[in-house]
Amino acid sequence: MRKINQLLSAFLFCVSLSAVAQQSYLTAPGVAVFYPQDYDAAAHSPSPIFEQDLAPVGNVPSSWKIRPMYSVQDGKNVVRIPVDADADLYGGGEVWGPLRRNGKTIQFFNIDTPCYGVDGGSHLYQSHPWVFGLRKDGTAFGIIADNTWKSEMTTDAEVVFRSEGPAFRVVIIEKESPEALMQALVQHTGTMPLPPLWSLGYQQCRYSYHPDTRVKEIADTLRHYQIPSDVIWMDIHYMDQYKIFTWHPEEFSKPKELNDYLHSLNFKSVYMIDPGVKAQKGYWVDDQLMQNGYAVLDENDKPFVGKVWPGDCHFPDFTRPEVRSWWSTLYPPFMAQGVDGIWNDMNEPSVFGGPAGTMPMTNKHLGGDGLRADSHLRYHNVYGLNMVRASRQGLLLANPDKRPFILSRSNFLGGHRYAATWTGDNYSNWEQFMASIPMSITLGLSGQPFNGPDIGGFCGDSNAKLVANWTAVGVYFPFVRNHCIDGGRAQEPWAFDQQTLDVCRTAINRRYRLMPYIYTLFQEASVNGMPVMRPVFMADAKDASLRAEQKAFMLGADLLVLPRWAGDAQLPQGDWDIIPFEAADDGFQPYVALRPGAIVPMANLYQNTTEMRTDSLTLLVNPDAEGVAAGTLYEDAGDGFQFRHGQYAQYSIKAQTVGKKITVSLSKADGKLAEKSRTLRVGIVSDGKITYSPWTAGSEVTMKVAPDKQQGIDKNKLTFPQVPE
Ligand code: NBV
Repeated sequence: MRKINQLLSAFLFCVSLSAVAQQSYLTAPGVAVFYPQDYDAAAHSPSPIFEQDLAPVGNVPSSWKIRPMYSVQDGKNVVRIPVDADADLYGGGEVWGPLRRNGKTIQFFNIDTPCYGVDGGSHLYQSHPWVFGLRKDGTAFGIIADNTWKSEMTTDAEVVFRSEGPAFRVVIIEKESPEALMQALVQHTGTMPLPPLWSLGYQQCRYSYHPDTRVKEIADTLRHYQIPSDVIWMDIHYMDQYKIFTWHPEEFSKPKELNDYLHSLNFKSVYMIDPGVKAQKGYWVDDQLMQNGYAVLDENDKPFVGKVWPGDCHFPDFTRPEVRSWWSTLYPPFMAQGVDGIWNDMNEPSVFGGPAGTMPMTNKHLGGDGLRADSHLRYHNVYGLNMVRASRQGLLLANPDKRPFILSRSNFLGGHRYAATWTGDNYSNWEQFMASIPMSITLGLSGQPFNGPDIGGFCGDSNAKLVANWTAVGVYFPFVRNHCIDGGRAQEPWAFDQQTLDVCRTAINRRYRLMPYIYTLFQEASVNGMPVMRPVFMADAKDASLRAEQKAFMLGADLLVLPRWAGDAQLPQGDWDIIPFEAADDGFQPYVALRPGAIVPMANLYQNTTEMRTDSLTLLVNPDAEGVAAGTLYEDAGDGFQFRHGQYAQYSIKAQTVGKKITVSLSKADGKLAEKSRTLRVGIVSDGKITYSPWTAGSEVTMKVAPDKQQGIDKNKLTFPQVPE
């Protein structure tokens, strides 16, 4: 009885303090904004999440279902949002754990978490205060907490946000499908800018390749083994005493020559730049930072000093527009050495020995451009976002005619406008390999389409079986980079045995052959926010059995990837057909199935995207029950911004069956680029077989088509020889 009384009084206490939102409006059809009673705009705006501030276009109808309730509990601002009890919940950005997030609590407090070991993985390097909800009938809703302050989120029948900052507004989106929800999200947060084509290729990294001769050796070895690849990465050892924007005097004494060498082999180079600036008089970056007073301040208004790789460091205050502009000026001379892309690491920011591994929450940021001076507690989670915002400005300053490529470890909801991401320091084991699938899908569902894990795993020593399996599956992720820790066992494709090398090469070959389709997906993501890597439930939002599937996944809408250790995966109904790729089955390559009614364009094999040609295309076709199929192909220069002025070509690919013949045609639907003259080959994928037409010049192929049993994937006919360890 006493217990019941206690519960009752706790309940009444909550109710008495709860208040429905005071002000609300629609900012777009199906998108409502709710404000708390005591909303202090200066504590939250301008919001880093939205591309433009939200403006009212109408009233929230009285029938609107999901509404936030505001309260204060234990000194924290709490928002409770009751949602349909049987809805499946996703999102939250970079999260460790299952794809379906019902019943989960995560912290929004970006941290450096080696091997995801800190606080049981309940927070990682990024924060995305965003919930993606899917009802049983396939309708979808989204929730954005417009709040950067340190906070936490529970996703359950009641979505609850608890914040250490002032009360904040909440945006609720109601849409008819998951696709419409994603599109509504990016209508407000902006889309990922189209990345350069080379950044979609295979990338080789380790902490660190040094000296420069070792970098050249890696490039030579990739070409020697004919492993298609585009990028070699330089981790912190290229610097002089870990001072950013410098070169190690012995090990990287001729950076231009090194980069020229890489370029001569059609490689691009990406170099790491951390936010910590070595506190050292006479080091020009620190001198400028100090002389201008651009550093984050401690509670006594002195430049904050914290330890990172170079020892004592100062940290630029990226909330300030003038600091971002200054930071951007550091890039042109650096990039002029032939640097192609930038890797911003440690930007949570990570501070060795600092409270919670970062800087004190009492540190001060000065803001500007309408952003109020405020504590690190408010700006901590957007330190990384503001850093990559400044870095992007820098890359554009250096090369106004090139698409910037920046990879960032830390970020925040909306930060996909500035940088791609990887999931930080994972571990070289099967648990983390398997977990990388829901992690990457979740990032995509949270508005960050360009992401992926360290293939092979970062911490610990990897092994042949893991690298082979991880590469075989990893090539279907948006970002594909093999990377490992300093002192860890080498894990390049050739570092183990012939079988591992062959498996990796076959997998990477397949990615390169599928690149016309993959690039088209990135273009789609850059326009309408659809993730490149998608959950299987997107194949059929009404099929409840697919809602927790996290071993199989989709690459775009048309390809389903089924790893060779995922025999228990739930697959969509319908006549999905497995593509019999040309190489013999090695037992590692996942099954890749083509959606009924889809056409996927594939290039002939080549060794890097500079050499990619699409004048000979194979069109993989899986006709639906009516013998019809469709697909698209997007092409442009692969870099630069001329596509914004119409210099691209979007093709519509169509297949139609009349009697026993199918006709497949490729025709330009949009863009100013001239139609290419091509040679086409059609591959009809049906009942586990592929029937090719002869190579045919022109834009249309007609061939005989055999009857299709329309029976979908029969798992009994498949083999799953790989056993997770
Ligand atoms: O710069 C070194 C590493 C880097 O290789 C890794 O990818 C980052 O996540 N960095 C972290 C610093 C420390 C790692 C122990």
